[in-house]
Amino acid sequence: MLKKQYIYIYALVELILLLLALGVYLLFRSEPSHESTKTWSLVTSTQEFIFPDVPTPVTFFVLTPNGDVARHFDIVHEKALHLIAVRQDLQWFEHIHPVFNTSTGEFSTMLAFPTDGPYRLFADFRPTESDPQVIPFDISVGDPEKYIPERLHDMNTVVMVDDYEVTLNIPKTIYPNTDISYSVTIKREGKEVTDMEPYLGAKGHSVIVREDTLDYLHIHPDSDTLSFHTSFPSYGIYRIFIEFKHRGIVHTAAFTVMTDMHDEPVSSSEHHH
Ligand SMILES: [Cu+2]
Repeated sequence: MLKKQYIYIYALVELILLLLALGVYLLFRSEPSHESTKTWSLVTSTQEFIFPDVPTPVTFFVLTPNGDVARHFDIVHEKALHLIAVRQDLQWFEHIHPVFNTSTGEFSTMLAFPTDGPYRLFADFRPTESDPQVIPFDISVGDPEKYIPERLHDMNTVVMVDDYEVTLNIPKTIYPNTDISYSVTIKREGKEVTDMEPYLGAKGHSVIVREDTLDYLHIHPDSDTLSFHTSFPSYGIYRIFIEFKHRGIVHTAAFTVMTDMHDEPVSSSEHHH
């Protein structure tokens, strides 16, 4: 009888020791990995269930590499932070500027996601005295079962946006890891539109997102024109979004391009324009 009780006590003590050891192990194991992730990050809060097509609050804080709430941002293209939202299939795009609360450090905006499905948002900003940052985060809208992704065309360089016919001028062959320029020609009722209005301090803005991985590419607009330059990092399909403002309204044209499987040949006699 007594022996049986001892066995129980031993088993209990052993279990407690084991749990303690596990606790100590987890505590020390997580410490170094926490120390090594010295990057800018973001904490977001959205409501638990987001209905499609209903304006929904999206709020977040940017955290410094030390984990403090970031409060100082350089103004880039007239704003402290640019928020780009896409549906996972890159058929929907939105560019917004959340309101920044300078005393709490909170960014907040309202967003209406058009359909059920997965969305990726990119916070694009430059903290004061630091390098430019892009922090992606995901938001799931509605019922994931109801999501029907639309396939992208392999190549799509002429699109109709509202009343505008927008043509993307880009080399026929796009080699990965090679600097390229691209621009757009915009026509309305058959006539080229040249009186574009400045939007966020430039003639146009462009964002590129890779299909599948949803990698976000940094684009540099050439001053005062509708042309841009970048370099595509790898073989794949990319969605190029270009925003322009005409007669007080901002329009977004979305194109699809595919990069070549191979890097640019070193000795090429062919030149692309
Ligand atoms: Cu912006």
